[in-house]
Amino acid sequence: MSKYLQQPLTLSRRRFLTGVTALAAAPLLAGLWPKSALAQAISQALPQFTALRQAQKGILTGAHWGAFEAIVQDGKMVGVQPVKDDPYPNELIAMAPYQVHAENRVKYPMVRKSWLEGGPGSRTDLRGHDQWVRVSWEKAIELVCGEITRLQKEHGPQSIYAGSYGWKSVGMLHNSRTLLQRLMNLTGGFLGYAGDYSTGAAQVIMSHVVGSMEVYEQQTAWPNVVEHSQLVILWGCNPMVTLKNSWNVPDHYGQTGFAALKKKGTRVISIDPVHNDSAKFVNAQWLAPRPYTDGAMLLGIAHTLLTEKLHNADFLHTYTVGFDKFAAYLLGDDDGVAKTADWAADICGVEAEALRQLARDMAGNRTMIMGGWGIQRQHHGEQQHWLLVTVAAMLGQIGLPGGGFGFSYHYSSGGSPTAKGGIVAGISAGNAPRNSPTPIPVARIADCLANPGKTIQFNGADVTYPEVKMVYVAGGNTFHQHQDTNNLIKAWQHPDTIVVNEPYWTATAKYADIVLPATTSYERNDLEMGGDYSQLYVFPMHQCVPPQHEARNDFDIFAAMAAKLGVQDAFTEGKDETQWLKGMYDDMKQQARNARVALPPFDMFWQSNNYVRFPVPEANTQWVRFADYRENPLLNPLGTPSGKIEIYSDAIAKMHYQDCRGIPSWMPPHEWYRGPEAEKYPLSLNTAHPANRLHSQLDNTPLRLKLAVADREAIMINPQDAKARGISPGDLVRAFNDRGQILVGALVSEDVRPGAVRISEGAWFDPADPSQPGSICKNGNVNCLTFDIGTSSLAQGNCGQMAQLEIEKYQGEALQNTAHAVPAGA
Ligand code: PGD
Repeated sequence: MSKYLQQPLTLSRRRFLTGVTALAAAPLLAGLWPKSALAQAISQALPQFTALRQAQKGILTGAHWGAFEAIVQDGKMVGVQPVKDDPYPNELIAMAPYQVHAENRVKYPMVRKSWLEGGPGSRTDLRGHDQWVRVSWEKAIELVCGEITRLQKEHGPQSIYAGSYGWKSVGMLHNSRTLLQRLMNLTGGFLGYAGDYSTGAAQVIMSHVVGSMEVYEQQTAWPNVVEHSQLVILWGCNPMVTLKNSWNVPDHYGQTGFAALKKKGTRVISIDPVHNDSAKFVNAQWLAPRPYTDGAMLLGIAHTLLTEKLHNADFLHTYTVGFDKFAAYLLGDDDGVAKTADWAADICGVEAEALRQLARDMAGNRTMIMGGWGIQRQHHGEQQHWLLVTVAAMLGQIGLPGGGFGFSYHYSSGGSPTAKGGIVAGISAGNAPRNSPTPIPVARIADCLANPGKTIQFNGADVTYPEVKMVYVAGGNTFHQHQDTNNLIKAWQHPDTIVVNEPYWTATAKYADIVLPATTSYERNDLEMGGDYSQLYVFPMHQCVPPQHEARNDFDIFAAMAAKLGVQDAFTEGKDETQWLKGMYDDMKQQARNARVALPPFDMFWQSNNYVRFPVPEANTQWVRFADYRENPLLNPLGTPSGKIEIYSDAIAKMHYQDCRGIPSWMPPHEWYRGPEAEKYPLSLNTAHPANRLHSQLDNTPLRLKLAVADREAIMINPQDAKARGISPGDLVRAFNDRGQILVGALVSEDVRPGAVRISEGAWFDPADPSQPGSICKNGNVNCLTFDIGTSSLAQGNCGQMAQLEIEKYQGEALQNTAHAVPAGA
């Protein structure tokens, strides 16, 4: 047996011995039976459990960016190897050793000095620049539990915001967000959130228009798209980048779909202010609208379809409601403005003839519109997705092979055909107590903290903010995810207490009162599904290295709090890590068995260091979204009030919102190139998801340097805009507006249209002087520039994809980037 094969057993022994039953026997079993032989024996006996890995060199685990084997030497992770089954492994997995052994790990429980000395609410203005004091775990647990008890008693569950939005790590047991909510539900309840930062606007509007959130639904299967689509429109998405990651462990099937389109030579058009990697990969034609004008562009296309009689009147009649009202709007019957291609071209900057030709091409071919989500992370973002569905309905191809629209081809490999087997259900948050407060829209958190008692409108209801006294974050990075960072800093001073469970000293941790060191997923055992939409794999996530420093698993942290608060048995259900995993596996195995897929017993599965790949039924490779609705709309109605696609929504019309009417329409956004702000701030910001990390995760690894310019987040600037400001490639640039300022590095490129600049989201916030409001961020956190208002009264999504700004060559002394440094005393 090679040295590598022995590693997992040696490293895990301590934990195996503390566990009971299954895993306790593991070292012995492996010692007697080489793993490859074990896997072979299993695969012979159980055809679905194939020995999939080429060389079993390391410890099998997984992350949001792929499944891999960790190579461990002398207790340290030193390398990785992607699993053989991954068709598109990426460089993010190679960062795992740097994650585990990062210098900016939170090593011990830490408490902000003023809070420790003065108690809750003390000198909240010092958050982010106070001193830190190390405390024991016992003390830390006592402090947090004391605060939970005080607040529940004196102010009720609405005073504790424990929604804790964030991407955490993969793993169905060690799910930090759910574990936090499980504890809070057992101890009196908490204030949670509705929606998410990804699809805040789209998920609400789509529920009214097609009767489901749509953005997270399975898409027409890729093989069907490759076979039938003649024209693919990438509308505001960059799948070859965003498909690197997924919510579970990715199957990376989507990339194979795009590769197949490329091989076949299918025509693709990319509509994006940036000539992105995916457009280049599939040799797409590039149409570059001005930022935030896609709604107008879609109206120009719709007008052309209508006036050139290219629309499918039969489809509209049978499957939709309200087209007559929309047609009247298109023609300008109600406002005197016909939304012609010329009208649209004037706004969006794409030539009118190109818009007319696009409409004709879409109508003349089997067309699949793949819509991204950035276009709805904008003021009035609801309109874009509503209009995309409306144009697709006018084309009349919804429910046909290779036709219609799909809003998840760029995310987690939507369209990866669904397998047949079982699903691992994670640990649950449990039942919320009856008096649990009404959740707030997730992106309104800063508004809520700063304005207790304020009432906002939200999807037909009124939501009144409670007074939040405690914020608990576990698995999220609020100081990255939220818009208008400097406004957040002010709002963040309101609560008495902020607790953060984190592996790293992120800005969110630095701005907390109590920071509890959490393990990374590589320091614990877990299970995760592979393929969000395909549900193709079950991956064991074996512990690779022991918990680093004094880090603890979130499960253990919350279990300790549960013990202190008298709810330990309810929290743990009397089970340890091994027993939880075995229970989850056994439930999944039973489902698989019902689907006639045999799996090995848990012990054998776990010990084999292998993973399950479920079979994919042939029929699923040709699955077409909305085909059942198209075939029989009476028997298979949509979940809308009319049962049809609602181009006019009576429900929305009756809400009487000024910023979201009963039909999709064009409304100028809060800030844009024609607004008054553009005189001072002429450039329009695009804040795409980064290519080299997941949101803010991995910003503290060497991969950052691959795309950083001048050691900062890059800003992509068109040569015309750079020249006009005397900016050369590689220069340090100050990007600014009235809300904030950041240091970025100039990437001068024709890949971005003039007037637009791109700065990816996710660079950790690093103010030059944290005691000064609006101090320049030295690492380039783009949310210092974005604004914090809801997309509309309907969805209250975030507007993180937009802002007007100006840039200048930075003339000051080069400031040291300290985004990934450990705060003094920690
Ligand atoms: P992540 O960087 O994934 O970002 O915001 P989100 O907060 O999800 O942060 C997750 C944090 O969890 C990291 O700090 C990580 O270290 C920590 N973590 C990981 N594993 C564990 C664990 O096991 N336990 C604990 N306790 N912590 C853990 C993302 C959000 O940003 C999203 S989803 C979107 S779509 C938005 N995108 C944009 C955008 O495009 N543009 C702008 N301007 N702003 C955005 N914000 C939003």
